[in-house]
Amino acid sequence: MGIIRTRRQFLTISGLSGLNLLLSGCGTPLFEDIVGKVSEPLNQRVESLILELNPQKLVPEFSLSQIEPQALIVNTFRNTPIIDVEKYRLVIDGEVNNPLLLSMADIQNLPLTSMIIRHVCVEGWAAIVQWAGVQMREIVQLAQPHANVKYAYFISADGYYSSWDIASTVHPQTLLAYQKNGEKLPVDNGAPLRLASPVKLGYKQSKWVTRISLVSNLSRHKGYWEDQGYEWFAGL
Ligand SMILES: Nc1nc2c(c(=O)[nH]1)N[C@H]1C(S)=C(S)[C@@H](COP(=O)(O)O)O[C@H]1N2
Ligand SMILES: [Mo]
Repeated sequence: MGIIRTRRQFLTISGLSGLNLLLSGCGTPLFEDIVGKVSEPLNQRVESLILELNPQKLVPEFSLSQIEPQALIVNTFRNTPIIDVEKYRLVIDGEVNNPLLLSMADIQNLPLTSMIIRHVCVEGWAAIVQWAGVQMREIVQLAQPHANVKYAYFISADGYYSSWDIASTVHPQTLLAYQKNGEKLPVDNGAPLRLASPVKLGYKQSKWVTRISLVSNLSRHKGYWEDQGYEWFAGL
């Protein structure tokens, strides 16, 4: 996995200026407020996963020459949603101290991580793809989940939804991707933002993600395919 630290820290002034917190409608927080929140101790279980106190196994990656640009088949249960990237905001909420509302500019100010992995669809095809974007763990860390958080819900603009266990969510190779094979992520593949991870099957890799809810319990609805009998964990 190649971690390209475009900007070492999220809390650069440019990253901060576009950052809006949803917290109690109190307007733009002061720099100190955010720094204070980010440096608070995290939920210990999630923290130990993120800090690799219990190191999570890295899935071996492929080389640039192994990328299969034609093999990734667009697989969309409905229509491709129309998203205005300027107005687009990613909501991170649920049982967290620090709900977030992030623009694509905010997200692109976070460290860029790139990986070459195999995407596996249960319908019988697979593709080696390079994805680049922000690690989900960065987002989880910023949101400051409560100690009892065990799951993440991913809600998409096309009505799709899925839920993940928190360990897979903060796995170092679970990305919110906005690039595919070195280029801007195509709309059909989930632009502006989609999940990409070598630890889960294709139907867990939500495209057009607009909302991530960190929660302690799953509801009756676990995912679009999961609710129709597909396995929930869907690990690779
Ligand atoms: N929002 C949304 N995400 C989705 C889907 C979908 O229909 N809607 N299909 C899933 C399935 S089954 C697969 S295999 C992959 C396909 O990703 P691709 O279309 O970029 O190849 O997206 C997953 N994520
Ligand atoms: Mo799939």
